Amino acid sequence: MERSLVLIKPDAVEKNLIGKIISFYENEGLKIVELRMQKVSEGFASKHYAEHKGKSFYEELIKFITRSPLCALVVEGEGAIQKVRKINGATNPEKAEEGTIRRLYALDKSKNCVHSSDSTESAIREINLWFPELI
Ligand code: FUP
Repeated sequence: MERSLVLIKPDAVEKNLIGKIISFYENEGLKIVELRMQKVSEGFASKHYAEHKGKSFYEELIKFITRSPLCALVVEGEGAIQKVRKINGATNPEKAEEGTIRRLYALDKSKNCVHSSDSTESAIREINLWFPELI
């Protein structure tokens, strides 16, 4: 069964949105198979966001993702990667579809409540990074 790595980011945790956000995935028939709260270090964050190193928003992104605890999840189900992407909505909440998590709750394209893997390869890489005990 397909798996995706989801992060409920610091902005959403600070606003007490963990339960609401998890409900979106469960309501679409996806299973939460791993879940952990973690305040990430800069070093760890730089591994997760390695592909964005050097971009204009990188420093701000690392500062944001490390500012307070986040909730890391592994979500499982048929087509989980694309299903979760659709539930989350576009990176920029102004462009996200009605009813998506980002449209409803995100402030802007950097403080956008959730992360999810964007391909099979990134799901494997990210699940191995966040939940190495599963290997
Ligand atoms: P997504 O896959 O939708 O999470 O988005 P990207 O992989 O394109 O971007 C990863 C993260 O970088 C986003 F969640 C937030 C941050 N970002 C910015 O802060 N500014 C930008 O212009 C683009 C992305």
